[in-house]
Amino acid sequence: MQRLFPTHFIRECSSAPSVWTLTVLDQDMPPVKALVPSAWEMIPALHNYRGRAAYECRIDCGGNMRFLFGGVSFWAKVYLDGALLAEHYGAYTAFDAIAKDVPYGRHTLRVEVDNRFSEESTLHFGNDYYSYGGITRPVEVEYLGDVYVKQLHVTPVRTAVDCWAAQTEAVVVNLSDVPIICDVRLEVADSEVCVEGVQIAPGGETAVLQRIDCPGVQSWSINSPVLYSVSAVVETEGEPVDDLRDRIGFRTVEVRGRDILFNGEKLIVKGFNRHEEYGPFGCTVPVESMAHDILLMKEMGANAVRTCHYPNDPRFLDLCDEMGLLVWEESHARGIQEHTMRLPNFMPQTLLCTREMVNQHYNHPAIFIWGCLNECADDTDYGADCYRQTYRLLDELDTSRPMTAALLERAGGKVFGDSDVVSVNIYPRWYHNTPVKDGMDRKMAEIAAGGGGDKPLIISEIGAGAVYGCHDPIGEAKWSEERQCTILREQITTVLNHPACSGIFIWQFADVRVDEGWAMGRPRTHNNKGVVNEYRQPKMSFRLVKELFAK
Ligand code: ADA
Repeated sequence: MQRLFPTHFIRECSSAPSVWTLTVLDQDMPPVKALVPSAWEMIPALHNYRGRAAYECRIDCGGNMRFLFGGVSFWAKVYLDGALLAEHYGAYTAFDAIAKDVPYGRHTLRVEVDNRFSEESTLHFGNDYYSYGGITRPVEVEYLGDVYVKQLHVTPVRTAVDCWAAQTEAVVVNLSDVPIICDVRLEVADSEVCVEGVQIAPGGETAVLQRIDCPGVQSWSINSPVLYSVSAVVETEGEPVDDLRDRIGFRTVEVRGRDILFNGEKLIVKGFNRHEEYGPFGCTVPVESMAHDILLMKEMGANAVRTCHYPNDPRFLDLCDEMGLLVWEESHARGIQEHTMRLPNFMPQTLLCTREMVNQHYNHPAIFIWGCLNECADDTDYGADCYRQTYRLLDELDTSRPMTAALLERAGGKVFGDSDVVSVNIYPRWYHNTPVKDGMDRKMAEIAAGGGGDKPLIISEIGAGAVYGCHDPIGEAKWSEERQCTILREQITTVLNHPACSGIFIWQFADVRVDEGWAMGRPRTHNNKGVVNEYRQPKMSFRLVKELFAK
């Protein structure tokens, strides 16, 4: 299942088989059985494999088929019985492959996956985290009729104190060769509206928009994360033929002056950066571990998580919705220099990932802000233009949430004035021995000079490294748990006491594997700035953060 609740009562669907045959194409080895979803790096012979591979499974099916891939890392080509159905780039968003009028019987589904780095891949390259290979998120097999609901977006609207409505938009697709007229029944939190006589051209799609009053609903908050069901059901000749279901929460997020207001109240973020990764399983994190991560972050008093540096598995977002943890979700990018931003694929790949992220995760109440382009070339005219294009797209796709980007600690930023919230990553006392207060003041002067002085400010990364189990209580050498605590204490205290600051995301929740190219500055080929290691064993800093976040 791609979600933690049923998304269809009417549409027939099932999970794809759990075990597929994996044939590695750029290394000499016989085909093996591989779990889907999983990263191929968990197969010992493929722990460092960067190349192409083909996954195959047999599926009994027929009619109009839709294969929904939660995530394939990171180039994918999907074939049914040898015919190409779809191609996709980017590990962290879902895509589908549709085959019409498939004869009933046994068919071969083949997915060719490629995780090689090249100039065509501008977002995945050797980085300070690992780009895995394989079908890494769940695959669903759906049986469609002629019409289906492709997308359902529901925006909560506060109409008065404690009064809510919902703006709904359902996109309905006609797969047939003839025009179709159907009814679309929209339901939000037990209030229902039926839009009759919706016309859809052959092979086309129609968006159905409707505002629905939602009397008596409670608002969603961190301490009371109340969720409501929403659905769009398509009916032809009075019979329901397809549906799409989701959940929402009623809450508002606004930027007013230098504050972020959540449900009208000033928000101070106490959060963690979290890569979606768990020890030997790489980027395919078991759902139990997702829930455990949330429990650990909440145990330390966190109210938010940042999905650095890409969109996350929607099941993690479902858990944040359920358990009351705010999410900064960001589209894929980390540390991209201007020469890469100038490659022909950069903007299309960035905008595609951003569009897919917002469209696919729009309804999650826990997401309070969208992010993009972590630490790219915001100090050059060309780079600044890329930021502005991405901000424009975010604005166009969602007016109900603010947007931001975590910018590098350096002078000369050109886009401080262009986002709703200004965010900066700073590492005083770790990469340079500046007192944290001085580092922050210097940064704030630069932000003000760059036109962002009147906006809310988030310290989107700050932290220090420690190798789990490395102790030096006397000398506090770098990489010892003691030194990490000393630095984090000054960093967290200074940021949270700074009157102009709307909060902090500690870098980072858990240690993560990095690309070999980073190994010399990263003991164990891991980024060791976690407060827990990659197996979630707590370092000394776990208790420290809990103490400081409680204040
Ligand atoms: C950056 C970056 C992170 C990580 C961090 C670090 O700010 O955004 O991905 O690389 O620095 O550990 O240095």
